[in-house]
Amino acid sequence: EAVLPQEYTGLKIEITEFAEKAQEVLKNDNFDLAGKKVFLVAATLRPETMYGQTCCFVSPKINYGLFDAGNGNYYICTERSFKNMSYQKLTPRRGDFKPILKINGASLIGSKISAPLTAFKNLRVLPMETVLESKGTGVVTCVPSDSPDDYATTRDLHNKAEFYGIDKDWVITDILPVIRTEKYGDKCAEYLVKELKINSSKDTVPLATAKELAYKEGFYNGTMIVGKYAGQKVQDAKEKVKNDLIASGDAFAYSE
Ligand code: A2H
Repeated sequence: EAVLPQEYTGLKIEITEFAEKAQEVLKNDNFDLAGKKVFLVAATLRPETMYGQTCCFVSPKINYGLFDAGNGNYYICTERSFKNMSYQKLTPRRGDFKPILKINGASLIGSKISAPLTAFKNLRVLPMETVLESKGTGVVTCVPSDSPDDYATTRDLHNKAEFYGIDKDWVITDILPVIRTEKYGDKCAEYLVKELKINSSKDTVPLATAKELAYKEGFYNGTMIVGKYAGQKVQDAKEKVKNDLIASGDAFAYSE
C-alpha cells in the first residue's frame, strides 16, 4: 500500500447500451435513462495511453454503485471511490455518497461503451478477475499495447470466451501502438508477456514484474507515436493528455 497519495485520472467511459441483465437491474430500481448519461469511471495512471483502449474491465465479483454526479451525469464505480470523490469536490454534495442503486459487475458485462480518445470502435464492458475493490474506482480501462495485465486478460478472454461467458466478437484483439521504446518496441506489453513467458492473467508474480518494467521504460524512455503529442516524450505528453481530457470534460483528477 502506497504511503503517498496516488493521483489517478478518472476517465469517463459512457455506457451507450446496457447489457440486458443491467437493463433489468435499472428497471427493477425504477431508474429511467431518459435525459441521463451514465459513465463507468476508470482509474488510470497512464492517461497518455488512452488512444489504445479496446474495452473496459469490471470485476464480476464487485458490487458497484450508480451515483448522481450532477448535471444529468451518473457514475458507476465502487462506493468507497465515490465517497472519496465526494470529499474532493467532484460530486454535487460533500459527504453524500449514497448510491441510487447497486449493480453487480457481472450484469454489466457486454454493455456497449464509448471511451474518450480511443481509435477503436464498438467497445464493450468485459470481465477482469484481478480487479481489486480496494483500489481506484474498481473499473479498469483496457490498453493492451502498454499494460501487461490488460494484454494477458484480453488473450485469456479471447481464447476462453465461452468459459468467461462472453461473446468472442466482443473481444478486440488488435493492438494500436501508442508508445515506442528502444528496448521493448511499440507494443511493450506483448513483448514483455512473451519475454517473461506469461501464460495467463493469473500469473501474478511475473505480471507484476512486467508491469514494473513496462511502466518505467515507457515513462523514462518512451516516445508518443500517436495523437496530438506524437513525437514527444511520454514524460511531457502525460500531463498534457491528462489536462486535455479534463478540459474537455472527459476526465477528472482523483486521489486516494
Ligand atoms: B493503468 P497502482 Cl496502459 N484493480 O491504466 C487492479 N488494477 C487497477 C485497479 C484495480 N481496482 N484500478 C486501476 N488499476 C490499474 C492503464 C495502464 C495502467 C497502462 C499500463 C499500466 C497501468 C490502462 N489499464 O498500470 O496499483 C490501472 O491500469 C500499471 C501501473 O495504483 C491503473 O493504471 O499503481 C493502475 O492499475 C493503478 O495501479
